[in-house]
Amino acid sequence: MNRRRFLGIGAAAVGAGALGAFAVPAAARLLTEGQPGLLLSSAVELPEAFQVPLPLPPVLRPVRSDGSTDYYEITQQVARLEILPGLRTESWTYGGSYPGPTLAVRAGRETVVRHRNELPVPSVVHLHGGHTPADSDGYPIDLILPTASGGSGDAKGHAAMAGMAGMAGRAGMEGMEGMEGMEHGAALALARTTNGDRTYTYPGRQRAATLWYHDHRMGFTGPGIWRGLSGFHLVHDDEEDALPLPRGDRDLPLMLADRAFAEDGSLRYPAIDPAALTVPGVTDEYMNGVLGDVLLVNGAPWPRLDVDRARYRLRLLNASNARLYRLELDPQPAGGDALVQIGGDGGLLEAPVAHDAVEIAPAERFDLVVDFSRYPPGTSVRLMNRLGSERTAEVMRFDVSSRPVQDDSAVPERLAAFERLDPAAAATTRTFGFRRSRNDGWTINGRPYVPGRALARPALGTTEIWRFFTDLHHPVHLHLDHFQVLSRNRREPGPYDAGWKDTVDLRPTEAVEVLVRFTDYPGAYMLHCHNLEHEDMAMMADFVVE
Ligand SMILES: [Cu+2]
Repeated sequence: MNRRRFLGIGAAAVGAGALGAFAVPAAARLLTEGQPGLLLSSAVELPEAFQVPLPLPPVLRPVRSDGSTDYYEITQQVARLEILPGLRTESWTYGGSYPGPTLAVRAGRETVVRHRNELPVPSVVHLHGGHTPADSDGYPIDLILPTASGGSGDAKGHAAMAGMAGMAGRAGMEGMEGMEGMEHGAALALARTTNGDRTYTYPGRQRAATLWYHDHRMGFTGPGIWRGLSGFHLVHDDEEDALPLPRGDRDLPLMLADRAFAEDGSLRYPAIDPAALTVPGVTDEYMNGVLGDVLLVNGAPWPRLDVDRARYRLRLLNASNARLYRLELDPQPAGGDALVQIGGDGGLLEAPVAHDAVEIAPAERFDLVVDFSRYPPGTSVRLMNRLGSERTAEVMRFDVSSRPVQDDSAVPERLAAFERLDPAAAATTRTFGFRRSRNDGWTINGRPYVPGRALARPALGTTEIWRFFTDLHHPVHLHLDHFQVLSRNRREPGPYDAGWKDTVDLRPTEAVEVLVRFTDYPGAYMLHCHNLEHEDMAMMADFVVE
């Protein structure tokens, strides 16, 4: 039996044979690139930059609300979207749009989202940055199987389950391996699948922050997000509302993503299994990540936006599979410090931090205020990506209007109450190595992902120091609780490490220590690399809060 197929949804690795055969040239290529991943070029003529107006994702209305809870419904469906002008791109969407609809919720209120899956594949929804009980967190084998209308009859459902069966088979046939086999069997028992739909409950016990929701299906998160399964989930609270920050039309969620398109407008992606059903991962040359040559903001290629001479709040999210950006405005305003960071992954910072440029890794969010009144009327200000080249060096453009406007907004010197976690209170220190293994693909502590195999069992209510170190470039993401960066390479945290975070970017050979307190919800959660090709090729681990 073909070993890759046999592993199925287990995604335990792309096969050992493939890695062995390509180990030397692939390793050389991985190490020489400043940016992880390999560029996949489009086969269409790319549109000129700054022609399309910046779209804003629709804001979803609850289907009903009561005293404590807002109820939402989203149908996951195939849609033919006009992403490149004049072409149609078959996409997998939340509710028919890319990005999916924005959920705008209040802290302290419960949010219940019923997802119906009419896609041709199973799906899993993870609220990234959500402080969520384990059964609603989107554990990667908690599949929503497609409705009958999603696949062609129930054949798709059966195909989807083939991977699960493969895991069971592996447990049976390779039982001689001992623990490994047992763990696969245990994994099957863990899977909480549903048919057609699933209801996720988010208690809302967290502060205002820019979160996002996205597909998290084991082995297939890369193709799922690439095809369109991501959207914003904004949490608002009273503390933030009391601040004079830009709001309304001047508070803009901006989802950055890179893609590549085929001649007919369809998305290109170097999947081993183009149906995204049985064999996870990408072809060997792309195993360090897939980069596209088209930069999208909120689903539009290199868009433009007319802005007033006023402050704007830009909620930047890097929703790319693997691409890292260094964002900078061109021209810079006189005096620099154009990008005033007010928040990160986990909400407002204690105090603003001014940057000339910010580096944003996959899944990270930077909440920035830009004051366009610092530019003369009529200035065209480009948002540049200094890690890109040619077309990927530009992201979007802001055209500063000349009409006189009022701007009552301000960035206060103190933004929010901020509790600093105390390293002396840490119950223990754990170390996690993010490395490529010759035999097992991408691993954490030498182990490819197996559901049900916990690499850590922190106690509920305790604080721990988690130390991450890397071979190559890996953005490391923790579910359940936000963390604080304690050190980077045994020194002070870096310029982009401020505040509460859920994703921390590690460069080749770096080591980062974070402080995390495990709160409110026991159960199995994920620790993983958010380079989606790494993630799909097994760079994930469970941790179980007890
Ligand atoms: Cu990685």
